[in-house]
Amino acid sequence: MKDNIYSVPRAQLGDFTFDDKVAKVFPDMIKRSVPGYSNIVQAIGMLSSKYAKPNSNLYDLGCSLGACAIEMALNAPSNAHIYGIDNSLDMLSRASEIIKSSSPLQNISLVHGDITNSPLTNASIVVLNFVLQFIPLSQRDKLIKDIYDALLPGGVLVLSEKFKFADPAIENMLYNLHHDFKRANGYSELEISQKRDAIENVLIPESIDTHYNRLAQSGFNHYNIWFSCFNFGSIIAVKD
Ligand code: GEK
Repeated sequence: MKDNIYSVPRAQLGDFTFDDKVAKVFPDMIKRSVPGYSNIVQAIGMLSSKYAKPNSNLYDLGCSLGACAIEMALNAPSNAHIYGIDNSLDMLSRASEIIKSSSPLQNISLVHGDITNSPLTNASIVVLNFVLQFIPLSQRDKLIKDIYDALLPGGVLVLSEKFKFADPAIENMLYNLHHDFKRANGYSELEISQKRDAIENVLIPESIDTHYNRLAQSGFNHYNIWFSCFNFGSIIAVKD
């Protein structure tokens, strides 16, 4: 279904939430809004075929409709277990319908919970695909540390985010290019500006250096950007 949530003027915008209206149009919304989303999801499948360990757990934290969980399930050893965790029941009920319609995916469990206090163990892959940006700043350090502690040696974290940039000229250029990307994907000026206003208190981007510092402080010795497009990108971090 096509995302036209912000296509008519709204007197009261309110903060953006992951409700039933968003769940219904989510695949269209995220592909037309996040540059590189489909490439990143596909690459998570490729990473899973290489780095998912037998009898380990794979986590899709903030799984929405389970796109990454499904890619992981299709590519991981059949005795690995995939957990998709999200705090939106609307997202999870749609994810459950999608996963039920894909018969070879019995090794996915969907969990309704807050990823900042969900137990994680025995993990070979953890995915935070455009999710840390929605977590309160004060809770981000602990979440990354919990992920580090849960990963097995050689385990991989995929951290995809919207970034901000210290250089105002670059920040401005990439921000505007992102809006050009949305226009090219059919969003109107009204849709772009209403979505921006609704999401600005909810999605708090950080710089790539802030992410690198947090990863280092959590214990990771190896991390780097592996994909980027405009002000969006993905970092991979590997535990020794
Ligand atoms: C994808 N990863 O398709 N606990 C659990 N879930 C949360 C929390 C929280 N504290 N905060 C936000 N979420 C997906 C896309 S969307 C990104 C992720 C976007 C969930 C929220 O309910 C939503 O489903 C998801 O994180 C963010 O690869 O819409 O830009």
